[in-house]
Amino acid sequence: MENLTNCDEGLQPAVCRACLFAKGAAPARIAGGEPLPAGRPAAQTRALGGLDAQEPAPQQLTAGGSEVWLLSGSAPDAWTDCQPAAAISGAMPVGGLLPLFSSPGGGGLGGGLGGGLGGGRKGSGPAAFRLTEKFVLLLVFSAFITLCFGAIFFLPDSSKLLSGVLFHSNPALQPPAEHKPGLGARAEDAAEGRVRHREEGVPGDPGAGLEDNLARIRENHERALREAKETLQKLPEEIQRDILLEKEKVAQDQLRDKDLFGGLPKVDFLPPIGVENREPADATIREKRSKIKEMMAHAWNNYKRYAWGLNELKPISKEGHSSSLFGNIKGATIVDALDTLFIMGMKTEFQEAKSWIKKYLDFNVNAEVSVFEVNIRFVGGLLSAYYLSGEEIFRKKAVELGVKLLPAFHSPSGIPWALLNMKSGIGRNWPWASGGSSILAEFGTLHLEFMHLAHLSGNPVFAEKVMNIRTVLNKLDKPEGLYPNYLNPSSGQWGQHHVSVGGLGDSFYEYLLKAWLMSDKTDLEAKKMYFDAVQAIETHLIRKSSGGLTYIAEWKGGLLEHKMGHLTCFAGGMFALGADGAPEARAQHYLELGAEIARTCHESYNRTYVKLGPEAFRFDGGVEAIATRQNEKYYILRPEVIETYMYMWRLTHDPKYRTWAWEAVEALESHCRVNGGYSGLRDVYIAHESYDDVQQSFFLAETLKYLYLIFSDDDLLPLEHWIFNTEAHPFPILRDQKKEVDVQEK
Ligand code: DMJ
Repeated sequence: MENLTNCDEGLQPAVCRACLFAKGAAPARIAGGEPLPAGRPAAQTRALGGLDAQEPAPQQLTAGGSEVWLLSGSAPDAWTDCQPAAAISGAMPVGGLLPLFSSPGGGGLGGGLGGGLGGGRKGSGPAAFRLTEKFVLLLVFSAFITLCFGAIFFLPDSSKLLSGVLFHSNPALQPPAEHKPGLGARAEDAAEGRVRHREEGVPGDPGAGLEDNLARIRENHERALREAKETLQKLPEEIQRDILLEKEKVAQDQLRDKDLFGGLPKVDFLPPIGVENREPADATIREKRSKIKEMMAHAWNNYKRYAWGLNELKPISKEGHSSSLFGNIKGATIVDALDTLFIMGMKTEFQEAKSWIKKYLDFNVNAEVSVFEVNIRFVGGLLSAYYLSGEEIFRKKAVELGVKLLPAFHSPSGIPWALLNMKSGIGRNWPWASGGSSILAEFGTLHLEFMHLAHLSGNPVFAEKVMNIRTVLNKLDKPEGLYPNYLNPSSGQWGQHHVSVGGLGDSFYEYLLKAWLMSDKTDLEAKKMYFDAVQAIETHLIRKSSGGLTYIAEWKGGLLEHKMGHLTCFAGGMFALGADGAPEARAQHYLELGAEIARTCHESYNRTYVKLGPEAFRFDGGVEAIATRQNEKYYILRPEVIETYMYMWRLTHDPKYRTWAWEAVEALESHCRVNGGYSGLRDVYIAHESYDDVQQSFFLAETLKYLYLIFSDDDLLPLEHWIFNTEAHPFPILRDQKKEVDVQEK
């Protein structure tokens, strides 16, 4: 037994099992669980890896060794360590495989054969058989051996046995790690691992694992070949898109699986510039500004009282209002209002909002949302709140939501879908949009937010997504240099040739200009796209009425519709803001163009009964700046006209803009303020109330914020440092680190 000592002590269980197997221990299994003959000398029983094995005393067996040795040859060194001398010298313990023949107790068939062939048999000797008997026995024995080999090689299950014998101790061929729940694995994973293991084979059955491994390797190779072939057939743009998708998937997986808070890279939070909020020196202005703060408090407190946690307030019904734009994400007013509360110094309210966001803001909803609306209000609101306050919760939530929006880009062209199911990640477009197209103003109004998401998450996938939109746009021919409102995300081609600087087109142009400004004027491609687009707009869309009002018409396949939307009124501020980047000779022109649009929009307000403007106004049929259709006469607390006043005030300091802004404040107080907050109006041309009973979240985010800024000093959120997204959420200019330090020091 001393030769087995190494086997007992020094070898790995697997190797040891091979030793036992080769030396005759395994028969317990091979013989179908038959107990081994009792009373054998020097035999011992032990349990190993669930396999009870008997070790016979070493014997000098000489027959059939080579084949069997081959079978057990996976660990020759180990075997050598525990071989009896006779076995090492070339003898193979055939009896190891066939206990019947190796029973040392004598009397049996094995004893006879072993003795006969090897000459060392105890008990009845070879002489006990006659020649014919020996011959018959030899025949039977050969038939038996043939049968065994046949079984090993050809029966389906025996291949496991074979591989078990052949490869058992090769660690490289052990089942892959993913099937073995390791330390720290989650309980569910461990359970899953066990289940899978059970399905795939007997635990500890290495043959099954090996087969699986080989099958997997084969499968992987075949897949790799298939993919390589497919890739070779693809266009470069398709390959590019696939790479983006793959990167995004990886990013998503990483971000989803990690604790996002801990998972986000460290970002040095730079104290925001221009949030000191000094009181204006002029007492009248101070008073006006505090009136606007009071309006904000009225809107907020009523929302809090009647609709807390819901998206918006119904100020007449005094209950919550839910728009399908947000699916069942909640708290639109809270997130949209955050930065306005902050800059107005409404600290308690800001803290209330923050606590709600921490506890309840949840994006894991099974509902379809508008990607554009969720981006500009929720992502935008959270980003601004982070940049103003430095509170990590806002960064975390913004990135979390950004990740949830990424599947919207899963379209053949990479142009995002308008609507996205937040749970399934399935996108689609508005059913009314020209032939399944995406909308220019929607997919073109992601850039600022996504650039900041890339910055704050350290993940370039966000930037790549929006830069790809630009790549697609730049490859397309533009009719007369204009951008149609519709683009099909599947074909990557324009839909109907309708062009608008108002609804469906508006903030696409705004974001080109602001992308350039927000990049610290380094994004020259955006600048060029903006100025080229504005030039085409001036040539084809901008007109002057006979009464001298400049307006921006809509273009439908070459024909002009002489209508301007309330939404289009933001363009006055945009033209003025862009003057800075125009060639010197044109700068004044753009400032004047901004002023003209501001005047026209002011006229649209002034020509109503309530002194707030309609949704759209026309310059045909003998009217100017007046809505002629009933369904265009409403006002829903929109900000665009006041937004343009704000830019014009900041850029020109012409007092008329403060005057016009104050007119709007008075009109809001007279016609939209109700006990329960502020309501939109169904008709701005009539004297009696026509409330629509909705306090839009953008009233707090934009309308009141722009009003407040008009009556603040310019050093509150200075335009050299902040870019307002299209929902009036301020984002800092993204400067390189060194420049940022210089700016901060100044
Ligand atoms: C806001 O949500 C944004 O300003 C958007 O760009 C257009 N519409 C509303 C306000 O009118």
